Amino acid sequence: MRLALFTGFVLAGIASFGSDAVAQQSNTISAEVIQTQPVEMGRRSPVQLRLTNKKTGAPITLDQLDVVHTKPVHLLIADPSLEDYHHVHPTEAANDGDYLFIMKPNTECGYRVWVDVTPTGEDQQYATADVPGVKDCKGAKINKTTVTEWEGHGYSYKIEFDKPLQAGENSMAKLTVRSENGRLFYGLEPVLGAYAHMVGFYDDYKNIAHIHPMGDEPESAEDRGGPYLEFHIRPEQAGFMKLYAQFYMNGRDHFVPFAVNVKD
Ligand SMILES: [Cu+2]
Repeated sequence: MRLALFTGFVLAGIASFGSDAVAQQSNTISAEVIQTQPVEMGRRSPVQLRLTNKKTGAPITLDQLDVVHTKPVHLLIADPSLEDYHHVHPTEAANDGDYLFIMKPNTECGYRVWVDVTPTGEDQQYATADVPGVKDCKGAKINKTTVTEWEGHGYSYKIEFDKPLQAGENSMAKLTVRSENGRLFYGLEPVLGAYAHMVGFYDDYKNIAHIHPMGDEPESAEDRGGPYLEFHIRPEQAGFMKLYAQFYMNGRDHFVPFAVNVKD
């Protein structure tokens, strides 16, 4: 039954082509980290973020932002080597336009935050800000080995493309999830209004692509997805891309670090 659903949602996906494809538009929002205290490896470190209108400097409050995938503000966070990815959601601080979040870094490095927001009436956009660490680490070497299969925490994952990723071209990615014994896994739990999320970080440490699965989304917390998931990807530029997939099962997030190359 799940397999039948899967073929159904490939078609549904093509109909909605482009809605989740990310164009690097001109941003209207600026982000700034307003603290000097570095985040600390292995510790839950608080970070304060300020969002302002780029032109007027006015604070950006939650009522100016659309809720997308259950949240008005998504923070996609990576260190310069792209090995440590975090996906968190901030809360509003007392001061208008100020936000707070907690991150627990796995490195001593500074981090970059891509603030993923959709101002009402505008396109989705990403504002960036840097979080200070004990070390800066900018320019750190990025391991550019391709990774299309990965195993961890009792699950294995595979990503396949209908054709090689190419800048400016549409591709479909298919993910397969298996459990410990190699059996196809049907138990993906909803996370942020989907069964999986993917985000691609380019090796320029600037541009990212945030990609969502095509097809049926969970309607209740009891719904389950997998073992196959389809994504629409239209990379805006060529180069190496670290492609993190995020799943939720057994009460915790699972992050899978795929890595691919996008052709010119
Ligand atoms: Cu998010």
